[in-house]
Amino acid sequence: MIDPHTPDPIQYVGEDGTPVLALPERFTPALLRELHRDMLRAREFDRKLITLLRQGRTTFYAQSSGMEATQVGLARSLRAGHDWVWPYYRDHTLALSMGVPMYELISQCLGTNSDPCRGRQMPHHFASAALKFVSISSSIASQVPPAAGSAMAQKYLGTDEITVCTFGDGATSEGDWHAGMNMAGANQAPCLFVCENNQWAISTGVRQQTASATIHIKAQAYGMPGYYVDGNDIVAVMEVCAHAAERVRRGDGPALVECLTYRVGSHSNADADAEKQYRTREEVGVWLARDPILRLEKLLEHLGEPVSPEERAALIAQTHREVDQDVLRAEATGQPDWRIIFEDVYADLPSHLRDQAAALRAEQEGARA
Ligand SMILES: Cc1ncc(C[n+]2csc(CCOP(=O)(O)OP(=O)(O)O)c2C)c(N)n1
Ligand SMILES: [Mg+2]
Repeated sequence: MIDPHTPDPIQYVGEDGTPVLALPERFTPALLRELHRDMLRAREFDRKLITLLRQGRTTFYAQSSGMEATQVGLARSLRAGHDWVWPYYRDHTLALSMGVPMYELISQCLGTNSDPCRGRQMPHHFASAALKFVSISSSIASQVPPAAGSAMAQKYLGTDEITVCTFGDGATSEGDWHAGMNMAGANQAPCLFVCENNQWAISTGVRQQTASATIHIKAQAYGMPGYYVDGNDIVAVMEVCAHAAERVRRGDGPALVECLTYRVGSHSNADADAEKQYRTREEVGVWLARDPILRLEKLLEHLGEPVSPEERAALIAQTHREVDQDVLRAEATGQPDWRIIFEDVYADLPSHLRDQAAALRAEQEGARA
């Protein structure tokens, strides 16, 4: 039985890798190893993308290092390609674990012709039509009201799909968040809301921006249960998210899950974290010691199924090779032609856009002359 509003985050695996609750049967060593592979792959993806950023090959990136258990665990709790996902900008690990090809994510970050959006979105703001992973919006919490609307549509149409909507702790202070939560609650819409509480909204700590003792407590105001889970314990995340998703799917209305985790890296490349302006190295150190990948490795060790240093190194090398190959392949497709910004929206271009296209063409021809 998984209860909402527990005083402490629900945990299955303690920080030392020892189970504190009996491990559900489905967590076989084979599954735990798969989860480990997904988490390590995501961690290394972060490292490689930061290098690409420093090389000037992309211009924006928001890492998810430290939050892998939350995102991989959530990905494993929804039906990829069936349920609709309204994500936020830090969710590339969620996307990768759901099966969005790394090549697509890299192409989007580089804005090449192989990018499904063809460079028309900000880097690191990907989407996947095939996986019903909706295009990311930078505006904090702006995905929440449309996610509630998407869930309402699912209810009216009587489909067995649900909607999953993710956001950070900071997003729960935005008006849009409350509007969306209210609408989902009032309409008993099948929406699973998941807060990736990494305890910071850029340089604003969670205590500075809300007087609520926790995030999950906010669910009560909207008539839905709020579950509180250790977001660095992948077993707990999967158990709680699967339970909450099942409840939503059954028609019991929306639910909120708060995953307590931590962003160990900087907010994005536009962040002063490196200059230690808003949080201490000691605080980061405490959470580095609570690393979700390390915890899973300790669990596997406890189960007598350790990941050997060679296996770990091979997984890392394989991800680096995969990123390198995808970058070269994406860059070889070239940059989209400027004309494409006028395509794919209107069957007949309105006159003001025809004027803009003509002006841009003249400018391009002038630049070439
Ligand atoms: C409406 C709006 N206000 C401000 C910003 C600037 N901004 C970008 S990210 C961010 C912090 C969001 O924090 P949180 O929701 O906790 O997500 P996290 O980045 O920590 O994962 C802010 C304030 C924005 N993008 N949109
Ligand atoms: Mg945050």
